[in-house]
Amino acid sequence: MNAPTMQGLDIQAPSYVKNARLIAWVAEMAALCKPARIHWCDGSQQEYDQLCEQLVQAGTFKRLNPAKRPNSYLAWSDPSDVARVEDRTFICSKNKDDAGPTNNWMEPSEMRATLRPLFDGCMRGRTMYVVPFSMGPLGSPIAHIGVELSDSAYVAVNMKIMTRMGRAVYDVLGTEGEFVPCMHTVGAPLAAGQTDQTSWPCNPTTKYIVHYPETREIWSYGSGYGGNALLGKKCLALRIASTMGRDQGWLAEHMLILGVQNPQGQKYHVAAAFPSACGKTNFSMLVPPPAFDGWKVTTIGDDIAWIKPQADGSLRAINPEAGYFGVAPGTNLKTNPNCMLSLQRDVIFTNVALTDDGDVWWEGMEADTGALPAHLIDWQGRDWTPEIAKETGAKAAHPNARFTVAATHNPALDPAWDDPAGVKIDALIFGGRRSSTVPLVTEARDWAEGVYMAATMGSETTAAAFGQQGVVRRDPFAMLPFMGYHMSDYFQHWLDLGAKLQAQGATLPRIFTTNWFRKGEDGKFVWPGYGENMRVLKWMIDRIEGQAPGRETPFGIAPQYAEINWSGLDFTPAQFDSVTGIDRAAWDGELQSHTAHFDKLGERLPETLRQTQQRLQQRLAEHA
Ligand code: SAT
Ligand code: MN
Repeated sequence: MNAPTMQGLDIQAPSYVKNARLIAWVAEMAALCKPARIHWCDGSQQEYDQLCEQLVQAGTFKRLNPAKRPNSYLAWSDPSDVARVEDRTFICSKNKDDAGPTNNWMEPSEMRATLRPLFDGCMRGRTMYVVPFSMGPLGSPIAHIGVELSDSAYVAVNMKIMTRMGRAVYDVLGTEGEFVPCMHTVGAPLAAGQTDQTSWPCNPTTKYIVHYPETREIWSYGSGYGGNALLGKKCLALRIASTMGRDQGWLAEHMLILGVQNPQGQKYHVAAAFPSACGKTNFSMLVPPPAFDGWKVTTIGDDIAWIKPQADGSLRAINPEAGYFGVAPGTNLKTNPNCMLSLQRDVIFTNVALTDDGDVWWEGMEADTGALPAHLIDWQGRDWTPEIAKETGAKAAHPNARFTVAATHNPALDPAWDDPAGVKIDALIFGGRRSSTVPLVTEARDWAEGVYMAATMGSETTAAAFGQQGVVRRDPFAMLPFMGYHMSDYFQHWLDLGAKLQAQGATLPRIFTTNWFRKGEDGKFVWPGYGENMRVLKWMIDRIEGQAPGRETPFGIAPQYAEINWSGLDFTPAQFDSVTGIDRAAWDGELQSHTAHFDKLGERLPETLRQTQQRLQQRLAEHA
């Protein structure tokens, strides 16, 4: 029998692919995109090595010095394609109201009509990779399967690290299984006979990151970078999954998950939401200071949590990912030793600098070596020296430079990280990046107050997204760029879930707010952060165990100075006051800006949040 072909293109699926809907969809998309060939990824090491070699040949990857960084590669993106593009990200629900005021929206059929001509022939001269992946342990009842069709080999190899990718997914999918179709193209078709003349193909002018929440589809055009292109991550595991969670009664959150065990062997699990590039990876791999002998912190996940209520009223969480796509700059043996140990081999680096001996470098690594390197090639391929940097301010690595590495390389990996049943969550943390106003840590007095704190979270913007950096924007639940539906409905979903579990008699996780980033009058961070955050984490555990009474503040329960273990850290009561103090005038302004934020979220805003705000205003007025 002849293999099925379409205008000379072999569209025959491998014999182990038995899902008729998948086979038909691949054929339909091949007819639209018109690739030169189709590669069905099997997820094997051999395939990974071959694709990496091909990327080396194409100039997209540089193979790093195997003596320094075995089996590792460096990619430099197009300078215009270095971060998520939020203004090009769309939630195309049928009704505009269902996307809400925080999302870009276009009517689905209008968007389809916009994208069709862009995708028509978009893979000309290129290979279409069929990338099957599972978000969550393979076959787990809480996992979901996606299939990404992409013309980027960079995407295929990154997906191999970031997800459970490969042949076994087809077995789980079987003949009838459901999957989320994820279309991706770099948007740079080749003319006849042309081979790539660029090592990082992308479309410099046209980008679309599109989600159809009702039909659970993703279409991404024009970018090869991170969250724009690795569609299992923010697109599926947050935007699409948040709508699945709303419909099915669970939560898809921009949260790390960690385990923390005390010297007596008692273990707790914490999920924590921080905006992109605010230290989730660092916190999830935290090494307790020497004074915390016998304490252990282990990583379940560093970026995304799927949290599902159980029959017994508990909340259990899994990390849907299988790797880390973390920010490199700032990472060193002091800020995150477990991360540095994770990055010794089998890593894909993107937009860091290249050393003269074929290794990688980024800002922050000088803390480990005590000196800046004399010469580097920066992320744009230009010479870099400390003198040039001083003169021009040029960064060797892009501030949003990333590493991609398998979770299994993390020495602090939790033994249950891969458990299909997930881990039971005891505490939730919401943290922003605020140089003033918001205290180091407070605990919400009840679920609604916790939801309020999360809903009004603000953060100064970072390099993880395009746009001006360092301005405060409200980033509810650290989900602003990742919400698949109306933000107000999402707040209601959280309130409803808490109320439902409480009605069942369940003990809900404690909710804490943190801010590691308050600055003193000298403009420097007051709180040392990183491993020292263990001191705050222990206070949270003490709260759970009923061992720290804390003190009432207008915004929840805060630690008393004496309740924090200060052993091995010189941190005075005056410094403590400067990171925990509540400035009446600043908070008047803060609460006013909450009102503006709520007004923007419109009529669907839960009444409970307005009531909570009034209570907080009253408490603040009574506060001496
Ligand atoms: O580019 S990603 O969205 O994957 C990383 C991030 O912004 O958190
Ligand atoms: Mn993230």
